[in-house]
Amino acid sequence: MTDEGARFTGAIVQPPSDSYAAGITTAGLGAPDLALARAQHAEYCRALQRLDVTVLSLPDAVAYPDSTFVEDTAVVTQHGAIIARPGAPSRAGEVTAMRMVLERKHGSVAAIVAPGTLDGGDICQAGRHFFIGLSQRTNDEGARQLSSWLTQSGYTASTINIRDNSALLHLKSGISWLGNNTLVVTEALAGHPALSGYRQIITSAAESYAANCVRVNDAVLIARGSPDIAARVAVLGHEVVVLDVSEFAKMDGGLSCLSIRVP
Ligand code: CIR
Repeated sequence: MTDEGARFTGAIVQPPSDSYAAGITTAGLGAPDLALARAQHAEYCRALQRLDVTVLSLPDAVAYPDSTFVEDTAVVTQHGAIIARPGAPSRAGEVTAMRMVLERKHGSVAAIVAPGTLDGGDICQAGRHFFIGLSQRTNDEGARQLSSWLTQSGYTASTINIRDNSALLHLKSGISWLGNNTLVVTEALAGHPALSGYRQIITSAAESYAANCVRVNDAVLIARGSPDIAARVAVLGHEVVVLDVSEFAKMDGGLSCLSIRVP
């Protein structure tokens, strides 16, 4: 098992725009405070920079309230990039800005095409293997296209169906890979047969939001308010970086959604 998918030199982000509060949400946590969201986003960027990651910030996009959740617009691996096709119609146009950035870096990039839909938040890289969530956003055809693209680069891929799990918007709302054969998972996903070969750090119900954490180089970013998960990750020898993303939780987002990490 390699640490591929855990080491990054760059990250692409996009700050919340003036329209941020008009994005899609089911959280029921109230309206986000835009100034605080911007401050939390800036702190997130600073944390990545402290971990030797060069942060490229796209201009904010008022036409796309959910565009700060850039992770959903593409999948980037050591072998290239593929543009996603977000399953929420209001988010479809977000890919244009991401395509321009990725084409500058990679030349031509692949893309998920109709009738496929796929959100990057459903894609969890675990070394040379990718778990692809089948969700309300990612359909079977989107998963099939991504799987075929990954296979051409020598990766393996398998699907995990989360459509019956109303607590999970995306697969990575409930699972994160820490490297060294280790996953953080929610209780609901812990028993999934696809995950049986992995060491699992299982979140309690109170800390299920922390299942969306992000390994970045020698550190793991963890959402504030999950001391048990933070302690269990620290025991593995990782630096733990606790970040407050309360204003992103209000819009159904989390730590991973806020960036596309680039190897
Ligand atoms: C949405 O519903 O699309 C946004 N409000 C939240 C997207 C979160 N993205 C992610 O988990 N990768």
